[in-house]
Amino acid sequence: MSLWFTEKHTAHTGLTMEVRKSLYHGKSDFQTLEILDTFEYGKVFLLDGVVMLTQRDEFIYHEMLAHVPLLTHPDPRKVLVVGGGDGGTVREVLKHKGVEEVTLVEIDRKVVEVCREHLPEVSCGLDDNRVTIRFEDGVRFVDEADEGSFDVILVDSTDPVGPAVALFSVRFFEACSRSLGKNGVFACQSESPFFDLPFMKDIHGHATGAFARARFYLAPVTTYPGGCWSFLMGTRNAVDFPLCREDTGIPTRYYTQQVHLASFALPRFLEEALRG
Ligand code: AG3
Repeated sequence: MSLWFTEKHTAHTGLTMEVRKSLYHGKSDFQTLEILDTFEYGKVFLLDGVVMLTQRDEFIYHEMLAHVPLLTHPDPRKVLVVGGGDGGTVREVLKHKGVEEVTLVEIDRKVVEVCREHLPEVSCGLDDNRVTIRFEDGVRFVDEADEGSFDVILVDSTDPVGPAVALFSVRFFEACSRSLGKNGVFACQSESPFFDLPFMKDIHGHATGAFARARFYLAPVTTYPGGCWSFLMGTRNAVDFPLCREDTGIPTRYYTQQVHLASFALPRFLEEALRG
């Protein structure tokens, strides 16, 4: 008997993979957590049945969410990661030798516990002594943060349903902008250009209102809806990016300087939607 997992991307389409074994299934106060072992993608981490990461392609998403903003900022030392309790984004941030402090604000303690146990190669950075983990609401944390307290803020959230909606609001973007220092850079994951274009238009408007500059960049994430994924970057000051500081000391598998610069090139349908 074969067992298949499907994440429905719309009522009529989805992503499906054959499962070797279910390794974990549990509930927290916030969501259902699952770890599956699959034939093609290795271990897959799901929240409420939605793919958060797979062992095979998580490097692309995490490298692009971390290195593009960190190499846009001239000298990032203090980094805030909102969400991302699996640790993948933190692992990439820690590759930057100049980073002194990483604060991870994750609402669900169970995400960290389960990923520590089942995905050590993703969560490994969480034990680094530069990292402080706080289990609380990211919106409240940023609201209460001192002005100018971070160089880079990265939002590694779930899809904009339920509580995650607040992480894409003008109010939250404004609070992030205020918490950023001079030269501060913000980036969040921002869904699928193919399936979530209206959402992307909305949040582009929010970011344009809150940051001096805001632009999307793209990367392929084979297990997310549509396969092509977007990220939204905003800056505290009016700097024109793509900007890419050279740093050869960072080991990556997807990110390169050329990939960084090219990721800001948007397909015509997306450019037109944002203009229109
Ligand atoms: N961040 C989740 C991105 C959204 C994926 N959406 C989907 N599969 N429908 C993931 C956390 C990885 N650190």
